[in-house]
Amino acid sequence: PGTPPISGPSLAALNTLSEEEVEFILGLPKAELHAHLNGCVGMEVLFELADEFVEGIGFEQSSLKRLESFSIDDIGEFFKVFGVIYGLVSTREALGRVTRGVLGGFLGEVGEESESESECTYLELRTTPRRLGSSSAEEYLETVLEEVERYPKEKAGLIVSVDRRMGVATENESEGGITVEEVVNLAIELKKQGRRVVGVDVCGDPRSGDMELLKPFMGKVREVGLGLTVHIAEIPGSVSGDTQHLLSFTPDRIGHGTFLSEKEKEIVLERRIPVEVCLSSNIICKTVPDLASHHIRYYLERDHPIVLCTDDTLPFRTSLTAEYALLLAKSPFGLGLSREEVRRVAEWSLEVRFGGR
Ligand code: 6MZ
Repeated sequence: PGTPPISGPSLAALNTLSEEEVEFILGLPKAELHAHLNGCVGMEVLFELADEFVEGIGFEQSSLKRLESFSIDDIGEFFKVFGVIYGLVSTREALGRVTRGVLGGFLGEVGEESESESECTYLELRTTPRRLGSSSAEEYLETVLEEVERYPKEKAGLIVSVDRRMGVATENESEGGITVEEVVNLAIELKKQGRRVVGVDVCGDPRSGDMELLKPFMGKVREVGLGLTVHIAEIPGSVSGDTQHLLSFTPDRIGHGTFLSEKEKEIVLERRIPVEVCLSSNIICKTVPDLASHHIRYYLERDHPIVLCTDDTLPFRTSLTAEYALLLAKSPFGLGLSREEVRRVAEWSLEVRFGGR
């Protein structure tokens, strides 16, 4: 229901598979652990919202059309996508609606989830709280949690994202913007109340922010037993010291890790930190030239846990099934892994989840 049309590298891989191979992928119990809510919204619901809002905010359908045929020259360009989406997902009602669609797209409708047809058997959806009109960051998370909690805990959990562009401490924030401190405190408070928050993420434009300043907050996250995952080394030569700071938070998982140095990769291997891998995302953002040179190979060769994820199904025109097709399809369309190897990847995804046990 919420799944956008697939195209690009993952569709090419999917098209080489037999029906039986697709069924094999669909039948594997697996978790999606790195999916950004607003990056996984279906086009249909965006068009519906645009129709409803057109008069109110003078929203241009043409900017939505551009979203459909979106091409990305570099990762910086990519973050502009969200301006259009945020313009439309701008009320609590709209947020609730898109969240329901995204959950349904990955898991199937509540109560009707079919193990052999849904994209995954467990979903850790992540999102960055925003102010919607006059509503607060807390109300944003409440709205999303209400939808997540319609599913049993064995099926769905929420990771609360901190954006690197946020101000850090609330007392220094004069414009009333949402801060890292506020988001982390909210995540902790909601967990204490028994709500379905399973972890915290650090995401956003990798060219921004000073990661050193985040350290005390991330320490608090770990103290209360929330999982911690960080987007790391997404671009070459990222802000100096950035990667070391992020590693010093001792994250439970890392996202991307495309440009980790040899030394940093050794730390990841030694501490056995699972790597969330988003193949189409990296290829489309051109941080990795092609599948053959993707760092997934480095970890697979070392039997190091990786989790295959979609990142943002809308701009990357993919689905979890199609990402798994990239593993199973033969070169040059895929990595040509054996079924046993693909099954192992699926098992890892369930082993390294933060919640749902
Ligand atoms: C870093 C990313 C991302 O939180 O509004 N986001 N951050 N790297 C990526 N991959 C290339 N893809 C998405 O979802 C959208 C937000 O997630 C982050 C960005 O901050 C984006 O604004 P939510 O639900």
